[in-house]
Amino acid sequence: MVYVASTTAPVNIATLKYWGKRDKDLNLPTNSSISVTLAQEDLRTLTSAATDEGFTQDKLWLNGKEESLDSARTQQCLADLRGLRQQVEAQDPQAPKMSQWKLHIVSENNFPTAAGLASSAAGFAALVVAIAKLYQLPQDYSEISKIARKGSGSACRSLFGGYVAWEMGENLDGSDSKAVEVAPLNHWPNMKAAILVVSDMKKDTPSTSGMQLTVKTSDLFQERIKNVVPQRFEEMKQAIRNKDFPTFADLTMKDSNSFHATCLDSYPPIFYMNDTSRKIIRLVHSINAFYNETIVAYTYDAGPNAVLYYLEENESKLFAFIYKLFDKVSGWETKYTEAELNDFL
Ligand code: 2P0
Repeated sequence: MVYVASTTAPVNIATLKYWGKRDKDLNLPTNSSISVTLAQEDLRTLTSAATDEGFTQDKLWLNGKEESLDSARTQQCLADLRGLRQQVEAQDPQAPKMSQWKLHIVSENNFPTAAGLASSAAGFAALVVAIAKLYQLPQDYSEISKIARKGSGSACRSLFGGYVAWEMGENLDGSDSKAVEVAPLNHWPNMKAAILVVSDMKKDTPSTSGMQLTVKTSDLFQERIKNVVPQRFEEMKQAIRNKDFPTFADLTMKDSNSFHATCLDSYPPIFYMNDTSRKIIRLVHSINAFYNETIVAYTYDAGPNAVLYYLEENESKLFAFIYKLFDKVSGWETKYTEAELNDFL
């Protein structure tokens, strides 16, 4: 008999960035982080896991293509999940001995890989949750997030929808480094994200090696993790709970800038943003100045693409500028004059 379980996991975009590991093998971070999960209909990974006594090999198909499961990180996730399944089997002698059987995993993203979005977070989260469901593990999602974390640090945050914190923890074994929900998606339903794809090229420096270099060489990074992020972590959680957009937006933009500053301060320096990214940053500050109110925030991960956060009621105010700048969207009308928009560009 083939047993099957499926799940989806959303893409998450950090508003308080994870950058730096205190333990590379366990993916333990040097600071806590916060993310906003994008709505599942928009960007998500759908994964099914199947197991059967007769399967002869662990196998994975990603977007229709067979891929290897050999990486140490994936193997660690599978070993941890099988370990927890053994506990279930030890307690219930009737439970099928799935921990001994091979797995077949099928995974599919509903967004183009070329969009340059971190897909590993949603991918590992969906993989781990699908198998946890298949194995009927009793642990809650925070507990399971520790396994996803070993696959890819940011993956632990994709186990929850909405607003999520990854608490860095203190223990050397990672037992307290896990994701927790700050607020569900429907807590702040008018929050929206727009992704401006600046480039769909593969990024220059992979995150894992980039953060290792930053930890080793940047002085600014020490300041960031000791004196900047801990306070910002508390302030951002509070801003989310209070639905205080201007504070949330300011903290998000400052943290993106702080993260990219530590990249620049690495030696040799790492550049993730390009001229277009910087143009968008200037545009966002101009838009907020134009309205005399913070209505939009930018954030950039380890690449040049911008994610903008804004409230739904401000969508047309924001896109008046975006469409003007990129000048490619027909049928768009705005109440602002050409001269008014130009003044701020
Ligand atoms: C984040 N990023 O918080 C930060 C901001 C990129 C910039 O998490 O080595 O792919 O697998 O733990 O999770 C990218 O790092 O790195 C990342 P690993 P991961 O979203």
